[in-house]
Amino acid sequence: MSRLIVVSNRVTAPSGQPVGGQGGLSVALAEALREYGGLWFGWSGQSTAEFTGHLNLARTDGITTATIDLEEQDIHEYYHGYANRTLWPLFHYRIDLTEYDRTFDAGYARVNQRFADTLVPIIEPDDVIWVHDYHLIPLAMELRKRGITNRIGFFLHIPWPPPRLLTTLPHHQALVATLFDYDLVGFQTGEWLEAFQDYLAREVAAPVEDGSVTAFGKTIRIGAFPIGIDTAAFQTAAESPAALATRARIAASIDGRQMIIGVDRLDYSKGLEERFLGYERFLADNPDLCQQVFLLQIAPPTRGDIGSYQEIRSKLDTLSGRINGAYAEIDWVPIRYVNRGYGRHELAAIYRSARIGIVTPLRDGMNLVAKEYVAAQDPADPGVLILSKFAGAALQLPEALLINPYSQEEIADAIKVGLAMPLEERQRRWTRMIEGVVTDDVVKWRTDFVTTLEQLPLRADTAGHA
Ligand code: GDG
Repeated sequence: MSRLIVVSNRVTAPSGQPVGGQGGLSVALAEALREYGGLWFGWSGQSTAEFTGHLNLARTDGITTATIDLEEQDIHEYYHGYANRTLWPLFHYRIDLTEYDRTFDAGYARVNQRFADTLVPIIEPDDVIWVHDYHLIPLAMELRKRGITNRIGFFLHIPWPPPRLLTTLPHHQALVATLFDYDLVGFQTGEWLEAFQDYLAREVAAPVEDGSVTAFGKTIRIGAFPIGIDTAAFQTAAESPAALATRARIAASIDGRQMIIGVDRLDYSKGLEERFLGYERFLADNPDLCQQVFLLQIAPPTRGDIGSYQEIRSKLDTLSGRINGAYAEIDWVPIRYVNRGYGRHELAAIYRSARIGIVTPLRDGMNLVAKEYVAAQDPADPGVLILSKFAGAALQLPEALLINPYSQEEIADAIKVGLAMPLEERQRRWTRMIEGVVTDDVVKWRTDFVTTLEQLPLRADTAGHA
């Protein structure tokens, strides 16, 4: 078997540690590397006065990591700039929050070049290279320019936007063209894949045949590879001693009430404001039910250097304070709002203790929290998942209560339905959902992607880049 080189923006702590603020990617990739061997390459998260290309090599938790430090200007223009002020909001349909700035373009290109310069010397002829996410779209182009002919795959963890939105990005076609230096480009769901095909059909008249598409003089394979979770590990975590202790702690504090759980990075794409407003509507519509429930919202802050993230944080502070001020009683608060992360065992216990899992992103590539909530449930008494139609996960979990997160009424009604749902119906829906979560787990995701990539023919040359 070939060695696998995983490349992502950040190389983050493998399993067992809180990943609040880092997202689901780190856990999924750590598992893949343990199986295939090889190494994980990316930014260390540290800054340096002057970029040297020095590679920090380490072996932690069964994984070899190779990281580089970046200059402050790189971090500003590439990470806080093009990646998270331009591409992230645009790809989540938020052109109102999308910033276009020439210096961001330059920083994004420069960091991708720096990644390529540092990576090339450690690539061996048989290595398979798997690049992750929107931070590194042009990386294959930079590697090909440096003579790398290995198989290179790209997986996009976030949505691909519809053509009418993507064309608002200056130089959009040049960015899309760089994807044609990969051998395989994967998306989370058929919906995002279709949006990519729509773009190609409209802008470059490239039709798709048998999962391959030719444009800009190159042919690539494209496909949908829905990411899953490490389901077995998550189920075990929910039963672990640490989880039992957390469950006992929650049970003592619940006081016979039903808990609704939300767990999200504090990101405007996650629909937290809409969720709070929908919950407030539920409280207003159901005075008799109010004190029988509470919402626990765990939201570890991320990307706090960016204005739009400071704004959503302050909006949620205000909103949770207003709702609690208006509805709380001396012995009950409607929202427990927590801005910190928890360990995975604690998290599994928290999911399991909740009658309702609420996941309301306005747009989400997949959403792993929805799958984790399902995996953590007690088969004898499973809870109800309320899930946004606009998360990739909705295509895989149609038995959830699917809602439009822009509608406060739909959120409020779903909470009411979820609280009243008889055991038999909860079990029926959950049984269908857990089947999918078990079958389409993270092992299947990475195996499907890497196997597809490994089986593609090697590119004849890297013409045009010499
Ligand atoms: C991107 C895409 C796609 C959160 N708080 C804590 C904690 N988390 C963990 C969750 C989950 C992960 O973070 C979040 O993953 P999501 O999938 O929900 O969302 P993103 O971070 O936006 O991830 C997304 C994903 O990539 C994978 O492809 O699904 O669509 O946006 O695993 O559990 N974990 C712990 N404590 C916390 O407090 N331990």
